[in-house]
Amino acid sequence: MSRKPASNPDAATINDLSLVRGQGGELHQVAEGKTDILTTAQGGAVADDQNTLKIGTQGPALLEDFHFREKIFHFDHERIPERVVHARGYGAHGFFETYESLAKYTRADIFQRAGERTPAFVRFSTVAGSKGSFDLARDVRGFAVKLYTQEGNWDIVGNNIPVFFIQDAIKFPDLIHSVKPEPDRDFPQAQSAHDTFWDFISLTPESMHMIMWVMSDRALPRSFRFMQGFGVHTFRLVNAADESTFVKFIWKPKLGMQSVVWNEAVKINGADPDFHRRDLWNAIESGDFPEWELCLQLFDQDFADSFDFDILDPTKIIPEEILPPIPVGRLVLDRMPDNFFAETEQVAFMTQNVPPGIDFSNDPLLQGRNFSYLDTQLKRLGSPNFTHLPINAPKCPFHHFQQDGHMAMRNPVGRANYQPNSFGVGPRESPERGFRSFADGEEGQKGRFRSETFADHYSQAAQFFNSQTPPEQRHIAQALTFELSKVETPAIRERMIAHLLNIDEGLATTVADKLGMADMPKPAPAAVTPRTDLEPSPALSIIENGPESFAGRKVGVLVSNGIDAGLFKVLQAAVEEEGASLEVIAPKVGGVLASDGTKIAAKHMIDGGPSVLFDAVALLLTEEGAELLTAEAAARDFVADAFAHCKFIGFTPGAVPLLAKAGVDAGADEGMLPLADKGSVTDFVESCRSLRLWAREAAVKL
Ligand code: HDE
Repeated sequence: MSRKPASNPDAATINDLSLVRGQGGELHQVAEGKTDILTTAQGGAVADDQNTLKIGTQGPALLEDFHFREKIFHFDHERIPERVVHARGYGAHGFFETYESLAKYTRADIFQRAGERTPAFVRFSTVAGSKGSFDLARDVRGFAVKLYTQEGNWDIVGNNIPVFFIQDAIKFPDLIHSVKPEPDRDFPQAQSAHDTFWDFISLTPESMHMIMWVMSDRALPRSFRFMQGFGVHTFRLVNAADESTFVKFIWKPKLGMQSVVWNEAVKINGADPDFHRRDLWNAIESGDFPEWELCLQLFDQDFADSFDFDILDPTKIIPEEILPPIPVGRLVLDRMPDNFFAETEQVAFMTQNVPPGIDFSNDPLLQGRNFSYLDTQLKRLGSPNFTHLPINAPKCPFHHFQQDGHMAMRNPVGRANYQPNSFGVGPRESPERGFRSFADGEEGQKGRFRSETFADHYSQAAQFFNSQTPPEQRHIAQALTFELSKVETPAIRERMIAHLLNIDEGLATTVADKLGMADMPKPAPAAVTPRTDLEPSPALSIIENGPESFAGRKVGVLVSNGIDAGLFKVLQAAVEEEGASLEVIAPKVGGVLASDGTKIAAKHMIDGGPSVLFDAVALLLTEEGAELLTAEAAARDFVADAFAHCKFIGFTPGAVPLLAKAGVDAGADEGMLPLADKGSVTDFVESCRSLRLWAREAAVKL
């Protein structure tokens, strides 16, 4: 290798980076000053990382090249098996802060002292897609929280939907096989819209409540930051006197809930497959830390017995109006992992990780999960020592006699690696501080049972549907129509309509009609007659519970040369004042020159920043700029999509030609807001607090 600096025009840049050219023209970057020297994994310094060891300049490579072999060997083994479900996920660190002592209910250390902070790691995920799939699939989202408590790790491995598809863990492999790509053709990826999924669902009536949720806007969250999380199962809190209280865990986002519409989701997946992870990254990196409140629904056996469904059935909820959740603490995410693989990929959540004071119920899904999550770690992480990884290790003192195995990084010290021992070495049991299972009395026959109390499959599905606002009900009908339109086997579609007839006749007939189904099937035979007297639960609607704030949301501002610099600044200030952010889209990514000659930098060029990436849009255009943009399909789509997705649109008078070309009437509705001065900018930002103008939706046929 020649260390002679090359004599070519880019030599200056090259020298700045300590780059020198080799004989074949390749660049070598050499360590200088304080820079670390590149080494092999064994610590040997590397002289040349650009060329394998050869005989002669054009000769064969040598087996002796230990540096090359070590580097390629390691690369060849970089992948570990992705999670069999929830493969695509994104995590962040933070903390949980306890509001008040819950000693009355639980002896869990995390709930003893007001104001106590416990380190936390959270991983959000989709379920069906593989690791490289897009973020905005119609899917349940995982919401897994690891709390590193003073008495061991506590994992609440939950979802953003409070119920599940199945009632018994033995059906999980079947459910997942059905939703994953079909085995003969290996498609579709990250989609439930195909025959095998709906085949299984239509033969599994217990899934109907969950299906209503998955077809609703809950399955298309705008951001991880705007989702609720649920422990799903009933758990127990157990206090120092060994008394048990049933509990359901709910995480509520401080920024309120928000979802996107299906047409938008499809386009987001193309424009930015990393939409959700980018959103979380940007929020945390900019110091806008997302926050959730942990809320508990607490109840006793008598209360549980007051329902005709079973609180052990994970396809049921207890409506918040009947049992209001109590806020007991807050979760703040304030730090991204240093390394995605080391932390987010290797984190091992396990439902069986509970500290003393938290206990399981007999929910058959939870009981099965308690086996699966330990088992899966060995497959994925490859060693029983996965708890030695920093992300999985407890942050409290821990002592045991487990030893050896692949990659053992800590072994017990001293002569005795067992107990009892008389050498006085190692830890001992603590009946007082240790985990004591709640002493529930169990008796009965051995058998593969499904309790009769699990047999009502439709009543709460109907209650969920009846609790939605008209736009949300429309979205459910559209989702069912879309999904079933992708099902090629007519009998499966019919079976689904037969189930829908037990949930809501209007919904069933709308979907059947949109599918072009000639004859309505009979309602599916129900094991238990569905109840029609359940009160709607407004807490189940996203729209009913909007945040009435634009905080944490994002405006996309389309600009052209010559626009009013003052107006841009006023808009920017108003958006920031609201706690929201703003990104500029311009014909060229180099930005534009405003009327006063100042430069407005752009984040996206028009093709790279479609309006689906934003919660609201502003068109700051001169007439000339707008005329130029009318020729661009991407600019017309920017406007047409923002309108069709019911977003608030602010626009300068100059923007009208572009609106017209996109088929949008500047005076169409109150979501179209002219921008001229500070007052009108304030009106625009205040309107954005409603997030979407759903009243427009009926007029826009997507
Ligand atoms: Fe999971 N689930 N699951 N699941 N699950 C896994 O564990 C399983 C279920 C959930 O970000 C796996 O480490 C069974 C319900 C989340 O790493 C695996 C059953 C709920 C995550 C597994 C269920 C969940 C998982 C795959 C039926 C909501 C991702 C890799 C009884 C309450 C955690 C892994 C993360 C992951 C098994 C049903 C949530 C195979 C057997 C219900 C959030 O162990």
